Amino acid sequence: MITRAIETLKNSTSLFVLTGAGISAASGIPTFRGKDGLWKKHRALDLATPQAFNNNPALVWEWYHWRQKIILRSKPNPAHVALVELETKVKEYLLLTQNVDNLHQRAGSRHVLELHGNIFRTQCIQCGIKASHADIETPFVGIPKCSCGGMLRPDVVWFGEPIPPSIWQTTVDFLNKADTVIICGTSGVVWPAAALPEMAKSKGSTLIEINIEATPISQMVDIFLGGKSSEILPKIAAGI
Ligand code: BJW
Ligand code: ZN
Repeated sequence: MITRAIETLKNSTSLFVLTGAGISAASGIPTFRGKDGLWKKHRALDLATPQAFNNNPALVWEWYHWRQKIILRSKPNPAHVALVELETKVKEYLLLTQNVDNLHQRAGSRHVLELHGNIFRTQCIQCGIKASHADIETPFVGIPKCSCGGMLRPDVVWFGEPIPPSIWQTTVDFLNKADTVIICGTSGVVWPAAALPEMAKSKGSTLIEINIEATPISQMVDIFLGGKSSEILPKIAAGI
């Protein structure tokens, strides 16, 4: 199967990659679902919705601050690095990540779009201004405030919130021409990301999925590679 994936990628001129939390698992960042996933300990509705933030912004911030600290202490793993290499080997490339952890950018990927925002950016709920915060490794001191006095929120996309339209449009435009799609480390249950494999399939792309277990996407892919992305992606990158 891996040989087939390598052959497909050798002939690809337009590669779209969709990543999810599983690609960062080898960096020590917890995934959402599954046995040790974040949603085992916390209810998504209490932490990852605009209503949760309205009801208890301090709780939501504490959770994000805890995750920021884990991410800051982590580093890109061989899967992130392999994608950097893949990008140099195809003519056209777009990486869409559902992750908010910055690890693709830290690894050196160039064409990266963030579907669900970035955990190191904030947005003011009053004036809307966005800002990056790369150095949050301080004890949690409470809800951060904007210079306008408004509360800052993490600049991430919560359940019930729309995806930034320009990111979605660029994604759809690229998918229309992608000959190959890699779907890596996502459970494929969160929309609208979950719709992308089907969209690509209907346009005739070859779909390659990398995951430690089968997902709802697996039934429609052309090549399923079962295993850790930190082991499989480097083999692929070395082979093409
Ligand atoms: C490995 C591995 C290794 C492990 N190697 N693999 C009913 C039906 C359909 C849709 C809806 C519905 N009700 C509501 C909706 C819409 C909703 C949705 O999809 N809900 C479903 C859960 C039911 N979606 C939304 O609300 C989205 N917005 C939207 O639809 O806008 C349109 C709209 C808005 C308003 C009105 C009307 C329309 C927004 C979704 C935002 C998701 N946000 C989060 C939090 C982001 C910020 C943060 O990080 O805190 O995004 S939730 C969480 O899930 C996070 C992730 O990006 C996202 C996806 O998770 P992911 O990446 O797939 O991770 P896991 O943990 O699920 O899976 C990991 C995978 O890796 C597993 O498969 C493992 O096997 C694998 N793995 N180790 C390879 N080493
Ligand atoms: Zn403000």
